[in-house]
Amino acid sequence: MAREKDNIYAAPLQQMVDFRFDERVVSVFPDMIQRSVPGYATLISNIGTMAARYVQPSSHCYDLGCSLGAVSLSLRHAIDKPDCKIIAVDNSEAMIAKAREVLAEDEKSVPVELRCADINEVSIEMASVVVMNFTLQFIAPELRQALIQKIYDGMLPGGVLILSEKLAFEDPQTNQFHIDSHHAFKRANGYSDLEISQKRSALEKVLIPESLSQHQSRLHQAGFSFVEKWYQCFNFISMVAIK
Ligand code: GEK
Repeated sequence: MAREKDNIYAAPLQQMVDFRFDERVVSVFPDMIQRSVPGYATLISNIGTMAARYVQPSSHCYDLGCSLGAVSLSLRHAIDKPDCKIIAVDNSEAMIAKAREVLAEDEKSVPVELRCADINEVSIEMASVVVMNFTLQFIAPELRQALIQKIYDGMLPGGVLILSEKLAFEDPQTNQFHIDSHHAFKRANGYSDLEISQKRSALEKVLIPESLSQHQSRLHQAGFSFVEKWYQCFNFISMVAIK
């Protein structure tokens, strides 16, 4: 896929509007996520590698908040069990339309069902793998426990939930260290201070990060027997939770 450069926040904006996953974002999304999430490519490939260890025959794999389907593609190339289906969900029509094009260019035969829907309203059934790669952070905090519970209830014993999130840290100095490190990462990737600060304002009410202990206790409360952080770069982490 040719990468169009993200310069959405490059010029000063008269009025700040909340961030939305619209057509403009879709057209630059691969560039945006690559230059904004430290280790994005490492996460995507290792999600496939990990999923391959937990996927069960005749089960479903979910990619919740699939955007352009990067996780679905990684799963599709890693899954080697018969009769599996990937269900990829996003509530942005623009994302789903583009994901459909991206997946059509891939020759692997594991079926991927794309659904334009709110993940709070999608049923989870016979799941051996569920991935939320930077999606839960966009869900209203009061809905998060019910969503995690629904996922747990729809999973097969031995199934894995892979949950990647931007974190907030309880200790202010630690929090500031990670925010500053992330901003330095973005600067090193060509974003200006203006772009970084305008994007931060646009995301303020939309992306609500929580602490690692909040995530861990929610996962344990839902019933997951094993919860482990397997990846961290600055304030970006990924966890596994096994039923
Ligand atoms: C990747 N996982 O490339 N229901 C469905 N989708 C939602 C909802 C919702 N309620 N809220 C937000 N989304 C991807 C990256 S991006 C992360 C995920 C980021 C969708 C939203 O439309 C967007 O496509 C995705 O969640 C979050 O690995 O951009 O920081």
